[in-house]
Amino acid sequence: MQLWGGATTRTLRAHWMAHELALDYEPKLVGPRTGETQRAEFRTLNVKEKVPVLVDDGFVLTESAAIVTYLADTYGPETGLVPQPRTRLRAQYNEWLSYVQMELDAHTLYILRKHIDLAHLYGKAPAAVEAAIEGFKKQVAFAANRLQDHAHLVGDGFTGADIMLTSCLTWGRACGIELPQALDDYTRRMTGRAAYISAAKLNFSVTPDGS
Ligand SMILES: N[C@@H](CCC(=O)N[C@@H](CS)C(=O)NCC(=O)O)C(=O)O
Repeated sequence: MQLWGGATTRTLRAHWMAHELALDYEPKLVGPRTGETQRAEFRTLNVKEKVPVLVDDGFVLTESAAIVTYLADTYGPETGLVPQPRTRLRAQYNEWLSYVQMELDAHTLYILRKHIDLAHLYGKAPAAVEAAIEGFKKQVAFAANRLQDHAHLVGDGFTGADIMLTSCLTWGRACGIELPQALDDYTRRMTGRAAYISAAKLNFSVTPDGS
């Protein structure tokens, strides 16, 4: 099994789940702006030219949330790292995944990324940046509500949904956004997990542009 991609929050999600499951795999730590994702070998795996990408015995899967879920479904169905399919807990897990990807990642944090760090590629857009910061603060209250009186997002234990949320909370903090206390405490607990620490060490051993 190969897991392509390193250096970013989204690639960390996939490595983190692989480490939770103690999988034996080959990390291909290409960064997003190293030119590696434009190479022919990579484009045959993912024409979107984006990481992460999982290759499991010829089966190719893109999208961080899909990889996190597939790994746990396939290699840890009894671990509780994803709720069993066709259950209400699984429906709630899906709800959290969609929320994190859309409300915290695509609509808000990625806007900051594009128009601050990557402004040389996407242009400056101060009004969009301001709205994205406000949008993140508003949307993250949904997670803060849940974590006020629960240790995890879904049911009683740690799942892939916690991987997805934690990745956006650390990303938000790196953008200088202050989090409510419940989310700060939660982030501290999640990033203290052994699998997070080992996955982050691996993932961030490279930089996005290969420097
Ligand atoms: N929705 C995708 C987003 C993947 C994505 O945008 N990856 C970035 C790195 S975080 C990338 O590969 N960017 C390269 C590029 O845009 O050229 C996921 O969650 O996996």
